[in-house]
Amino acid sequence: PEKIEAILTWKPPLGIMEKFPHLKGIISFGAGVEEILRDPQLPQNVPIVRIVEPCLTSRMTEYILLAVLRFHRQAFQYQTFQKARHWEPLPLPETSSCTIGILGLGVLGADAAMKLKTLGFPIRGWSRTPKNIDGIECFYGPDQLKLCLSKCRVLVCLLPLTPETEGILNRETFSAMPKGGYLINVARGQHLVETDLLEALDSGQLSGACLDVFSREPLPESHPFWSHPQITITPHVATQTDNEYWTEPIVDAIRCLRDGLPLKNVVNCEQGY
Ligand code: NDP
Ligand code: OXD
Repeated sequence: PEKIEAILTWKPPLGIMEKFPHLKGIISFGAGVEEILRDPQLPQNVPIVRIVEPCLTSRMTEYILLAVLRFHRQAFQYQTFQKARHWEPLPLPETSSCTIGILGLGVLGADAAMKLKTLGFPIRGWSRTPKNIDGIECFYGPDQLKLCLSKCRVLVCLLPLTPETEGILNRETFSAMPKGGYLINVARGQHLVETDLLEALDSGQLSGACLDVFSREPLPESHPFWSHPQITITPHVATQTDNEYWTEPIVDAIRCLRDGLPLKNVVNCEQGY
């Protein structure tokens, strides 16, 4: 342990970091770092670097586009029609009438926002600090959340998991959206209050949800989400990087640590992301 200077990890066991007295840096395999930050014995002043990588970003945007377009182009209704051998053309909805709200305008949220915008969807984004992004209606802070939600037919969660964002996808949030909206959670399972989602689907406040992340992963076999007709489930695969892309930012971070150069994508431990 005395020889270790850099650690590459995603979900380290609690307390392990303090066993390395000469640690210079922690490199997270993932974009989300809540599993590293939860350790109360995490050494102070050891920087944490997280993965930011173009392939990770574009694959996330791909997933979100797929989920948005499936909702927008009535894929679920046509699936039901097909099962019933029922031929019924529905009116084609206008993209301009489907405002998409993105919670989190960071690396991933901003990319998804820009690409959805080019398809013609009106975009609203919400972040912690104020932003000015061309063509995107930007909102920030808890006081502007409901205003942001008030027109969102689709809500995408791309927030980091922090004490402020845990449970943010709840009854109040869903109620602030127009009735019949659609939820896409690609951030963390703990953002979602599961019983509130089931209630919102039952009442029609939400018409469906696409979930990639869950409080317990793998999602237990007995979980009601599996068989819910309005829920689409994927096993935490919204995005992933391949080794060929992934090694570059990792090697770069190790080099910078070794040579005492400024690190990129350092986590702000106080903010929690
Ligand atoms: P970033 O750190 O780049 O962006 C986070 C965004 O969230 C920022 O815009 C930030 O605001 C905003 N934010 C943070 N806290 C709050 C708050 N309290 N209120 C409002 N806005 C807030 O993160 P990434 O875009 O790289 O990643 C986002 C998350 O996506 C990760 O933390 C991870 O959990 C998840 N993820 C999921 C994957 C999957 O496969 N399902 C894969 C990769 C990531 P500001 O800009 O003002 O700082
Ligand atoms: C990540 C993830 O945070 O894959 O990178 O969830």
